[in-house]
Amino acid sequence: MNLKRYRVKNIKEALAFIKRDLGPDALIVSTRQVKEGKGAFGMFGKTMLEVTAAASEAKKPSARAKAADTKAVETYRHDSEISEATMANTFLTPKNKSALSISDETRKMMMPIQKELQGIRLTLGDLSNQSDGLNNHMMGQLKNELGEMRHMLHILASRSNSLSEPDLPENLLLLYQQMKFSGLEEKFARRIVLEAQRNMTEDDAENYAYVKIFIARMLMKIIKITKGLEGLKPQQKIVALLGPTGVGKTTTVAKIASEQMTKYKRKVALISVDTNHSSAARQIRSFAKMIKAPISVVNDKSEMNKAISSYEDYESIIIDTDGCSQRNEKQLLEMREFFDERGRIHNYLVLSATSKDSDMNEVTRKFGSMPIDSIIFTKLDESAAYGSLFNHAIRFKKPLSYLSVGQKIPEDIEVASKERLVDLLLNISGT
Ligand SMILES: Nc1nc2c(ncn2[C@@H]2O[C@H](COP(=O)(O)OP(=O)(O)O)[C@@H](O)[C@H]2O)c(=O)[nH]1
Ligand SMILES: [Mg+2]
Repeated sequence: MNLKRYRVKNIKEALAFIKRDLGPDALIVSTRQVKEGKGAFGMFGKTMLEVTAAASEAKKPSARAKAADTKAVETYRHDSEISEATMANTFLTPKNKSALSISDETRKMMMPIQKELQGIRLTLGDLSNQSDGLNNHMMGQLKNELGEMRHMLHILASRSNSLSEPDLPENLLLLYQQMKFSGLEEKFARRIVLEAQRNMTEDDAENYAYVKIFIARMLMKIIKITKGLEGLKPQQKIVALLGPTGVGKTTTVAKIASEQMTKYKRKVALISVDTNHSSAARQIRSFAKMIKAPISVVNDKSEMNKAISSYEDYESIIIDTDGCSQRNEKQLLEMREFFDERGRIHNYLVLSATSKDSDMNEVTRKFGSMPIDSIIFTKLDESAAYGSLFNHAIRFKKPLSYLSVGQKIPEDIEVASKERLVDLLLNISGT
């Protein structure tokens, strides 16, 4: 990743330099106001904006950038050397044009592909009237090509979208960039800043702190949380942790169980659902021994029900499950048999923050065949893509219950809070 820092008068100026040096896909990582110039502690100096931007690949470096190549982050000071033409170029979106529309350039690039697609469709139509083996084979091939082309068109259209910035006052544009940099999907980031703009005056939009708090409040309204086990109403709290293998279910069960015992002084029992007769139960067994909690390893639903009944006196029952691939329908059906009823057992879906958004979406869709009460995100310590958490929460409207932030048992867990989640996305405490 290539990082550059600029001291400029305003964000428009910074954007022009960033685009010139790092290309149009570069993103703003941070901004802060700095005092420059004379006076004790710089008190009477000029206030400048310091903007740090990043690009995954450096644009062909300018002579100036080459000279400064030895440092990872170089501060550039600019007062007026940038040309009007470059400034104008920074804002690709004309004021009266929808920011989401596809650019003419992309449209031109897409035309030959669309023609090819039409040709393939016609050939497919002809072929479907004949039915020998060779034609079936060709049909298959053409269908694949059709799929690939559709994919290419999709990529082109989304690239064109990502090149166009919404036409916004600079503070909102800055926060839009920051949310995108943190992995919030472009369409969500766009919706949020446009909505914010509609609900604030032009004067308010000039005040960066005001705009940031405004957006933070909006995000807090969007995201839903439960207070973990403490948010559950029944006296006896029964939760099951579901999800793919390796996301951190067993580790999280151990952390929650410890917290229930030590912090809330509750009697805790553990259950391990082990349909694969795997050795996975060994891990949770040894943990149960350590904390002196009873554990039952069960293979079917009636065994699980018996175990739950036997733990009548326990205030918290935490159920660990063996990994279940979202692509294995048989395993999913088996899990469903255990956890398809709503109410008695609260199902927590465990997702790793290090997974790709598309994989997380697939997991949540597939596990959605069971009633999912809330989501636990693990491995936040290994990811900076906090936007994924929001993307997911917005898309599936599921509350978050816990955040796991490391491997250590019991300390590396937090009950999800709105403030913490928004801080992760906007880095409020760091500014
Ligand atoms: N870095 C990090 N590692 C974690 C976290 N939670 C779990 N792990 C690790 O992920 C691996 C798989 O965890 P495990 O609980 O066995 O996953 P399961 O298959 O879903 O039960 C282990 O090495 C854990 O130590 C976390 O929040 N951060
Ligand atoms: Mg496990």
